[in-house]
Amino acid sequence: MHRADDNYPTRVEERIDPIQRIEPTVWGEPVNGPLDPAALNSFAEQGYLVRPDTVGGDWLPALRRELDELGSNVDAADPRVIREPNGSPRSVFEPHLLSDLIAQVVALDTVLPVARQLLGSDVYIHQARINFMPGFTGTGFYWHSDFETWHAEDGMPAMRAASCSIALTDNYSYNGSLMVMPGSHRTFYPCVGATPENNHSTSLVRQDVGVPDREVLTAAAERFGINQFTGPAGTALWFDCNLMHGSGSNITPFPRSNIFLVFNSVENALTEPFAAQHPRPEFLAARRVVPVGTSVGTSVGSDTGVG
Ligand code: 6CS
Ligand code: FE
Repeated sequence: MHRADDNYPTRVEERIDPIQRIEPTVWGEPVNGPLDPAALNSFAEQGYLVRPDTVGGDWLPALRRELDELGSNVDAADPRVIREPNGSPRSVFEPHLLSDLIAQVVALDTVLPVARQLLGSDVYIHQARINFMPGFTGTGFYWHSDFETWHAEDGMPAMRAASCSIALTDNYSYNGSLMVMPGSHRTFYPCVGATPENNHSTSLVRQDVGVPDREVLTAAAERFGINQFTGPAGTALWFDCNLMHGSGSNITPFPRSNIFLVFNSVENALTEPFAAQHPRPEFLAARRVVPVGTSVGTSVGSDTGVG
């Protein structure tokens, strides 16, 4: 049974047809922020946007040190640290609450105003994480739409969220960088299979439910094609919550790490999950709507936090 207010049924018993997106992709106007009409149009059409120099080169050494520290110093029992089967850290959630420096990144002039402009409102952090993909052993993520999970398991009602993935290492075509299906964000692909109890204890390393089947992915890839994100450290990839994306493993010696920030509109607060028994923990899906405060400029060490 699916909720009457559910525009995007998923985790269904049998495959159903793809659903056309209802919401716009871009909610703000050119006057609302730093993105010009061409950039806004491109995001609306493609579902993603690449923004070089989102963090300046002067930030990168300090941010990389911060990541190393978070990866090695966060308490082994802290549920916010997700590990690979071999024990190495894969993701640390809520880094903006663990690190002042990362909190400052959220509020940068190159970050927060973009989120507000894309979503046409004040925004809050739905989920934040740092991802480590070490050389040789880093593993990827299978194809998925983030919105599918956030809707099913977190009760996000509408497609009014966007992710900002800031590269802290150079992203090449060959070190596990993100692949996207441009334009796929306008179609919702319902997924087959109920959400298992406590799904998030495994899905953050390997996602098994909430992924389209191979036939559906083949048709989507034929229709939209696949683009691969590449760019130097400091580049941000902004992408819509419903864009189909995934990544391969990293068998190169070159690590790939990033700061991953999900902004949601304050007008799109979470409800009860649409297709799961229980909501996920706060560190994966914030239920407290705390609008991100004012901008702190672009220099390292400015002391204004996120409010
Ligand atoms: O669970 C999440 O919120 C995110 N992680 C995965 C592996 N899939 C959905 C979403 O991107
Ligand atoms: Fe994702």
